[in-house]
Amino acid sequence: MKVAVVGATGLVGSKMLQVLEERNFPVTDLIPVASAKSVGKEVTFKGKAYKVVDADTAIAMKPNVAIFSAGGSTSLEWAPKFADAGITCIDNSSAWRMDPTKKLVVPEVNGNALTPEDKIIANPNCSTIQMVLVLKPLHELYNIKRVVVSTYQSVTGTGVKAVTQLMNERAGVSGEMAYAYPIDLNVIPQIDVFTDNGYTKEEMKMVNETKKIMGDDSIKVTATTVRIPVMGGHSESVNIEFEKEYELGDLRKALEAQAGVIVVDDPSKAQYPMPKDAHDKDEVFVGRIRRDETQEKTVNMWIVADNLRKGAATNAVQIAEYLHAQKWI
Ligand code: 2RA
Repeated sequence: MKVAVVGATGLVGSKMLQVLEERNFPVTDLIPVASAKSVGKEVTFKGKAYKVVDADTAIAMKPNVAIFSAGGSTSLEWAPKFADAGITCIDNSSAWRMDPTKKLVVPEVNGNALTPEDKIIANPNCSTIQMVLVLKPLHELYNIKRVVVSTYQSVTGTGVKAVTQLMNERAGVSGEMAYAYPIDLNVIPQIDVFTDNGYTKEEMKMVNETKKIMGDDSIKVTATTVRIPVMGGHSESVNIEFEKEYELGDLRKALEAQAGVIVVDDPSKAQYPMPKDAHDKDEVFVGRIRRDETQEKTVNMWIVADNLRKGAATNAVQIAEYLHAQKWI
């Protein structure tokens, strides 16, 4: 299978290569694609060096699938050109996520919505992916009414520049800033730009993408998204109100049975998910599962995942795996 990775030299792009290799996706030819300034550079995949090419060259090489992680404007311009050439695109940007003609997919949640006709498939936002994987089995059992989520997001979600800012601040050296404020020893309650309703784009992604992936517009979500000086993954404090009453043991069992979810929850041993443990793992970790004692039919929990893996690269590669299993690519 010929696989193009558009944005192969970025933080998520490099993670895509790593995940494709680790999961043994049947790549016969890798086509790393990047902007003009990176063309000619080399990336290594399975011990072999591949030269970075531009997007036109990549289309002419006729890959079976192209995984995009080069930002919204690149996706808007190039994904349709790849798709017109018959190449299935899996896009990690926000460009197509809320387009009603495009599927927004977390394979364990709504992979069965995909068809061979889907030529541009959207990969959801990292903070949404890890939450919906946990919401899915609970919605099936208890019908979710409302979700209140606060996030604690890794600087890796912003990209290399933010990681460098954090490292520079730790080392006490000055350098380019990814954020308007210092991030070390700080917390920034703004991810992406503000929209007219006072919420940020990241917060509205959690609201709108959750409804689309779960296929249920009645689920109310309210979010506060926050950047913290952490690297390994995103964490979320989530309060979920159901239509139906639940039993805590059954709810736990449903989470334990959910593919892609690992329950880490033993207060007696101080065991709960943390980004340093989720780092470089493909699963979503959930713990601190407890009844909300202030409101009936409501539960609190803590959800952690590596935002560059299940939140981006792993989910995209899992979509490719699904398409390959169906023999659609
Ligand atoms: C972030 N959600 O963490 C973004 C990345 N897609 O900033």
